[in-house]
Amino acid sequence: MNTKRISKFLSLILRHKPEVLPIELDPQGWADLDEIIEKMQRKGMEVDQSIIESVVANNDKQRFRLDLDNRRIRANQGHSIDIDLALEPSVPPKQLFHGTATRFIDSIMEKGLIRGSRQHVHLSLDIVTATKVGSRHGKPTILKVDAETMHQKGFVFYVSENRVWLTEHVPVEFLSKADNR
Ligand code: HQG
Repeated sequence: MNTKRISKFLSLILRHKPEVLPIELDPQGWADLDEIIEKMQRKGMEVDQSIIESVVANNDKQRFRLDLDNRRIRANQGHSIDIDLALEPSVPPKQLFHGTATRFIDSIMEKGLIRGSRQHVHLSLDIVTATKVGSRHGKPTILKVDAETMHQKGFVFYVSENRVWLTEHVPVEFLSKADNR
């Protein structure tokens, strides 16, 4: 099983559908790694502790995290199931970016950025990253988020272990178009 497929399967069970394995997540999203490995093997997937450790360590977006003794694993962000990552509110940089598909812009300029099925709206630190995120959905458009003003007005921001900025909702007044580069 190649590492991309393992990563996609881990995203599925740790962020969206633990019931497909099935595996139990604790309230902070942690799952027992031995149990995951055993159940994946039973489904015929070729994984073991060292393969999972290398998927976690080498993952392009650092999507997963192992706990200190490598017994448990969780996704750093991106959940659609109700997980409390227990992140502390953080002061955001002046600006953040959100890459989206151009066809969503009219709706976004009406309702602001909404979290949809995920637990948070996901924001990127830079335009290059936001462009990659937006391109997943089609022709990308990059929006600039006035995070500084939002923060001053009491909106709460979090930053995940893998440096994705998270917030509940971005109203239209804090959005403007950024140059796509
Ligand atoms: C859009 C990936 C219409 C939003 C990435 C996005 C990220 C609206 C789509 C993470 C809207 C939801 C999340 C509105 C927002 N009207 N469309 N009012 N408000 N949208 O995949 O941010 O590879 O749930 O712009 O790197 O694209 O999975 O969110 O286009 O960090 O690790 O609704 O997923 O990480 O799409 O991506 P998504 P996202 P991974």
